[in-house]
Amino acid sequence: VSLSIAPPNAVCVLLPVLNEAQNVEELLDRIELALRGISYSICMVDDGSHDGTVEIIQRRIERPGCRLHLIQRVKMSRGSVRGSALHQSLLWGLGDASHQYFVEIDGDLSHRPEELQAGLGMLVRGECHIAIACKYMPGSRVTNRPWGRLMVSRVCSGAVGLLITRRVHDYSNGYRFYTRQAGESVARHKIRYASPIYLTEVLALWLRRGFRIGEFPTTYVGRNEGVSKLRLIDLFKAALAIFEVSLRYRITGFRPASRTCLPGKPATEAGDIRVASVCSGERP
Ligand SMILES: Nc1nc2c(ncn2[C@@H]2O[C@H](COP(=O)(O)OP(=O)(O)O)[C@@H](O)[C@H]2O)c(=O)[nH]1
Ligand SMILES: [Mg+2]
Repeated sequence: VSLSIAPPNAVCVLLPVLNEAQNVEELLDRIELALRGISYSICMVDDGSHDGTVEIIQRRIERPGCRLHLIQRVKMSRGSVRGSALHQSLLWGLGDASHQYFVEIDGDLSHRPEELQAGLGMLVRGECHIAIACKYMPGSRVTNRPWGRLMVSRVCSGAVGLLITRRVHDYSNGYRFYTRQAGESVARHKIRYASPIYLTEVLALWLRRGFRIGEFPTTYVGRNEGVSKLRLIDLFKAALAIFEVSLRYRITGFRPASRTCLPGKPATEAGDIRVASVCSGERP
């Protein structure tokens, strides 16, 4: 069954990439196929890939009718700033009033574009404001993920569940869908984390703001993962950050007052990321 999301309403796909030359072409092909007949644009944020990812994207942007927008940034830190990339692309997407639905998806083919319609469908039918592709519910599958990584992810999700709420089962999944209203609430709040903890921080904010959160079963395909990829220091920082987010959720409750930031200013922890260039294909 095909969804109907017709102009002037459109979907905005937020896609952070770092060295995904192996995956990006196939990913974009599959997104195109999955969203055929739906009005959408894709905003990709790259933080200095050196494997040809950017060149592949730029070649695609030149194709007629291409709905890609690319923000190239320069980052100084070693750690992942995927959260800040998501935030930057969200702010870009909100700048276009036609974007009514937002999707966050990874660039490494771990998230199957064939599930885009399932997530969007939940929003369009008004079942929830946020739909999460959940790795931990009946019907979900996780393939090709080393047990070490599986454990880290499960323990993290379980711990956050205990600290925040067990209503959500998958706190670490970067495959999620939300309404414009939910996106705007993120833009109005001063987000702290540029790292992947951004995902948890934003979810805690949405829970606090009373947004309805739904989950649907997903098949997650692990890619080049392993505990070794996570540096010990990053794991430690993540644990501290999760604790901080939970405390804020429980005690200060993500108070809206005095925390409003200027729209257009993306989240950075150290202010060490800057936009180097921007290019865009045709808009839908
Ligand atoms: N723009 C940007 N994207 C990133 C960064 N780190 C990771 N990504 C992308 O974010 C997505 C998830 O990252 P990944 O390394 O697969 O994380 P994992 O699945 O949790 O191991 C992928 O599409 C990466 O290419 C970063 O610092 N900047
Ligand atoms: Mg991945």
